[in-house]
Amino acid sequence: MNKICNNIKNTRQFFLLNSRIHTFQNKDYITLQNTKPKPMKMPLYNTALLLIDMQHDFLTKGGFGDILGNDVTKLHHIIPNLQNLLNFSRNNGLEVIHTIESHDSICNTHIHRSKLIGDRAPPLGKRIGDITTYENGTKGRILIKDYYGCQIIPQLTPINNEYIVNKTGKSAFYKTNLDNYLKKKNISHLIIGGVTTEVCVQTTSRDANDHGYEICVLEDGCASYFPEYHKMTCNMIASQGGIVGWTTNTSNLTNILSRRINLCY
Ligand code: C5J
Repeated sequence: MNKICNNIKNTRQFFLLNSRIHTFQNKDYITLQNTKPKPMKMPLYNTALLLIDMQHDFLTKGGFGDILGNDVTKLHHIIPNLQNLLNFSRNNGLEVIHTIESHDSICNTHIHRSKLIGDRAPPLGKRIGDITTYENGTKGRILIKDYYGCQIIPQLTPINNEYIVNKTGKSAFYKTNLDNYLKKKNISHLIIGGVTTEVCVQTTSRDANDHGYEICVLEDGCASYFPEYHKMTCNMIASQGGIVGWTTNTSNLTNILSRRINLCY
């Protein structure tokens, strides 16, 4: 173990809270035991935490999700879980990536015009680009880039060098630079959290799998306005021997990762 820790060739440096430097070696694996459908091997050096659309428009009263008639509080239980995992990832040097659904101000980027103006469009006043007032009194335009609704909630605000993917589709890979970025960083495994489980989390997870990534979806780090959809999505991902990937809980990850890191003290 010491040999691994001392070998800094091909390693990413991990600065722990106590300022001691920890290094994971390229291809340094842990095996997560409490993942479904079976234990998952995870190369720490090549793993990123991907947080999907934790922005006001889906989580805050007055935002898109709320004005469409959904109860946004049904998503809030995942916030402390993701905060823990995010802090843990930051403290240990895991790559962190955030996505935001956002469209340009004339909504030219939106791929499904029918959702804006066609048969599937919500009533006027509730459409992408319409003006809304959020619970703290801030006015903004729904899902339009740089407005309040496209800001990540303060508990999970990106810091420093964390990569932010602005996406117009439900998949974080659709018309974005995410795949290139992950390849450049040698990331092969993704831990995925965010909202909503059956829409952007599921679409991104399936697309990640099709792009060749191994994925682990966080059962207590994703949520839906429809809890039954959340459960079914997690079940589907891990079904048939992990047809799309694995699922687990945030505490399983932080527990096993901290044990693994402590081995290298
Ligand atoms: C939705 C998302 N639900 N982030 N977006 O439209 O899941």
